[in-house]
Amino acid sequence: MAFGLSRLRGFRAAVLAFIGLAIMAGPAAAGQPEPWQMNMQDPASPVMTQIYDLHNYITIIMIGIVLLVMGLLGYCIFRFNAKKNPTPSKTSHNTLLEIAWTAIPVLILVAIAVPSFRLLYFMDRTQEAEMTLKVIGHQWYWSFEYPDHGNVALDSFMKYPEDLEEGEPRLLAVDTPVVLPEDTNIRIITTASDVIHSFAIPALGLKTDAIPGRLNETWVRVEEPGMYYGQCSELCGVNHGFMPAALKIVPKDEFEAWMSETQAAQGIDPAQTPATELASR
Ligand SMILES: [Cu+2]
Repeated sequence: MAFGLSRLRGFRAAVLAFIGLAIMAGPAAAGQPEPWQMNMQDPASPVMTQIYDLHNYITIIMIGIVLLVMGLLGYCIFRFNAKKNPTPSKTSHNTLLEIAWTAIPVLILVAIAVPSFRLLYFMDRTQEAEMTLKVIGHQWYWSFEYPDHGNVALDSFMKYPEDLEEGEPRLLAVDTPVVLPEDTNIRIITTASDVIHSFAIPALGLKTDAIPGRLNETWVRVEEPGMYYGQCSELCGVNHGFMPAALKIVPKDEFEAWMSETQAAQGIDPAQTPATELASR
């Protein structure tokens, strides 16, 4: 008995310690995972903000259902066990109850489905894209193209641990991050050159398959400049775990400066677009 009690106390202490750690851990940093993170990364785009809200909303509904079912189960176990209730009721139908336990779950599902579909369509594509980024998955790195800026192109490889600079996360930092302007609706087109990859940046709510011979579309708008990290999220071969994506979000003027520099370095005429290039051919 004494052994049982002390084990119970140990379990209770462990639960309290876990809850304490969860509270101390607080909200996670934006842009990358952190040790003892207890929830999703801080949302940094309108899509991720809404995903986060929907997640919290469904979690609350779920907690309500769990408490109700546990309560009913506990009540039945204590109130209607063989000792307390030796002659059980023979009731087998209750029309009102049966209608209620059919209709209420349907209403709960509708209450989840409506905001869920609204969010799916919101995520699907942006109404007014201000620029386009093309993302191409390769075994095992990402490359990026800016079709609105004369097809500037970048290859982005994971940095090896020995090349990391101060503060750069292991297995997430890349040699050439893709640079994008803040406060801009960016259309993202994904595809792949070999097998299926998936372009995913958790803090921005991005996760879109990159499929050879096919273009998928998604979009992003980032309000806060900074580094945002993600990883390929489709098992794509032996180095699948080593093809991170890093997005560097900078103020608009800084983006323009970076873009002219990169265009000059790649010998690209800034006026050239896919349309003008096609016309010149
Ligand atoms: Cu991949």
